[in-house]
Amino acid sequence: MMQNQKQNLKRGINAWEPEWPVALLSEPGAVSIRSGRSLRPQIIHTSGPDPMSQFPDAKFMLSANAADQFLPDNGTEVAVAGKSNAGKSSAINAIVNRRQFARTSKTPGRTQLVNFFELRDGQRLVDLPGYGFARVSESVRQHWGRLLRTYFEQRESLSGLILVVDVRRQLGEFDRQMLAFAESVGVPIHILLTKADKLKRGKAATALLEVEKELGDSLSVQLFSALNKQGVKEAREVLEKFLATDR
Ligand SMILES: Nc1nc2c(ncn2[C@@H]2O[C@H](COP(=O)(O)OP(=O)(O)OP(=O)(O)O)[C@@H](O)[C@H]2O)c(=O)[nH]1
Ligand SMILES: [Mg+2]
Repeated sequence: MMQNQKQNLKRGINAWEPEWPVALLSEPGAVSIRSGRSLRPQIIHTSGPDPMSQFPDAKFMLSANAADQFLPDNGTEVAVAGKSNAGKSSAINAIVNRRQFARTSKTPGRTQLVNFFELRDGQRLVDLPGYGFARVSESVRQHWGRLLRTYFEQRESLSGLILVVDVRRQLGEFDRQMLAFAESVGVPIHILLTKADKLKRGKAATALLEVEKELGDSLSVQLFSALNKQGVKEAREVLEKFLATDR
């Protein structure tokens, strides 16, 4: 076991998430996915077309449990990642302006599959499985880890990463790994510090400053709330910018 993995274990961090950039560079064979059970893509029912939305024809396409179920890799695609229960699905719903478009839940680990949404022809949004969720089996954890790694490594249409972080928490170890990983494959990153409604304005502003200071100019950060819609306009602008950029 590598030293940093040992340290991660000591700190109580789930072991399934390897140091992705390193793992990717050093294990070319590790990306082939063999899912233990073969699951069919899951169909989730979402609300119908909404003419008031910036994405009136947005629709859920499919949930993939294996790389061979991913939608064709053309056009542009923006991925939404973050710790389990951080608020990814809620953020997607707020940005797309559709209730329960991406399914949300009070139970962490709700989104256990790679969920593809078509926003417009050739423009997609992807709700990635949340990481850092403790109450799943080791084999499921490892499967998610490999699935995410495969997604990041192979997805040529990936044009941006939106990382969702609870504003009340620091960036976690795996958030950092995700950032490093996206950077290493040249994907631009935008961070949503979400649930900003849970903090007083001053505290939220301080949290924003701290993350900005830590991360510097290479990526953008904003406060966000799916509840009171703070920052939704800004997030939409970034999403549109990413979607318009072919990597
Ligand atoms: N107050 C507040 N609660 C939020 C906000 N965004 C999400 N939540 C709540 O946080 C919980 C998790 O939200 P989800 O959007 O399902 O989180 P997720 O990251 O998609 O979770 P997984 O798919 O399980 O990884 C739910 O109870 C949401 O109602 C927000 O901006 N403000
Ligand atoms: Mg979710």
